[in-house]
Amino acid sequence: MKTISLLGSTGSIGTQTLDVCRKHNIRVKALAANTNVSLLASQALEFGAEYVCICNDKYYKVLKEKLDGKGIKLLCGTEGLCEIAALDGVDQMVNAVVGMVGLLPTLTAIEHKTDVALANKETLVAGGNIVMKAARENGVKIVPIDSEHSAIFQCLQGESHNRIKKIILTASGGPFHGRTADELRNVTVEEALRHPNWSMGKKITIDSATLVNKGLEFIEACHLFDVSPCDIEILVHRQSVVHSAVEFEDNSVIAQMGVPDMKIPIQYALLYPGRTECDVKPLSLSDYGTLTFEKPDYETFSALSACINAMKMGYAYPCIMNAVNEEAVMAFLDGKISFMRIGELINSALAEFPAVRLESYKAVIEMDRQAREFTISKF
Ligand code: MN3
Repeated sequence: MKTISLLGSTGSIGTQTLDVCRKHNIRVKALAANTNVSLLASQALEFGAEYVCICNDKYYKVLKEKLDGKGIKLLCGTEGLCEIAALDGVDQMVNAVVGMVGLLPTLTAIEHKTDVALANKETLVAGGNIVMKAARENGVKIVPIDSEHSAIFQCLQGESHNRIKKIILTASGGPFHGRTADELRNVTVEEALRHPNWSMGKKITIDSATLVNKGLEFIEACHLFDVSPCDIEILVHRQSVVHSAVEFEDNSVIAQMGVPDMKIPIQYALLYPGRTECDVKPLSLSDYGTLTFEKPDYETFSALSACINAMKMGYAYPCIMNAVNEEAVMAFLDGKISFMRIGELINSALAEFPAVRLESYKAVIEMDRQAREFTISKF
């Protein structure tokens, strides 16, 4: 029986991960969440978790009241996440937390030679170089959960001796596909939160509207599959059926398809390399009839261009971009800045910060802090 630990258990990826565990009898040794203490406590009891961590220590008391006397070790904060990441007897840690807080637990799990199923974007966007180096040195497998990276990963099975010529990274285009920059100037938070194909948390939904989400995925793909930014083409594919594709030297293109449901990539990451039945609708291509593909509008969605530029510039620029975006998205959700300002802020940070190499976790965190400070000073 497989044993996992799960960070971010109450979010959209976390709850669907537990659905997969329920269906396929996967043992859950440890659970962690940020604030949803009621759901976390009930998950802990249902799955018989031995360790439970609440990230936000404000809720530790409530957690204690709910789980006291149940023989569960209770933890809190980033230290708690890292204690879970360092546990023995765990085959795979699922990292589905949102934000930079996910980086250190990933590194900790890798150092303890525990495989990682990765949904936390910041791990690779901000810490890609140090994380991939540590994974290579420790012989740790990182299996992606995000649908696009899972698709690419699936297309590459049995292809390790063949060079990737190009990765085709598909994008839904978000709720503002086809709009001009002028039309986007006054969009509201509510409009930006309406995503056509996927239901997700707020941060990632705004990132999908600005197409920054695709920019983050672009950076992650460079690290995960060891390709240069020039070898990835982004295509807007409104139906979200082709989850991404790989072109090889012979110009053969292999794509992975399925209905847009995160259950498939989550289950693939947990049961890899096995495939067995999954609680999703089968794909009926004739129901769709037509699948469309087009180049993104890089001028209107300047935040996407900024992400790609950050990766091409190298050094700490992807980390800076990520921090600025996170602060800008929060400010947009709070009504402090306009939608188009998100891309402008990222671009101005890329122009102002000097080129610095990030070779340690500490350096990543320090650069992240500086970029956030820079962003807040511009509001
Ligand atoms: Mn995705």
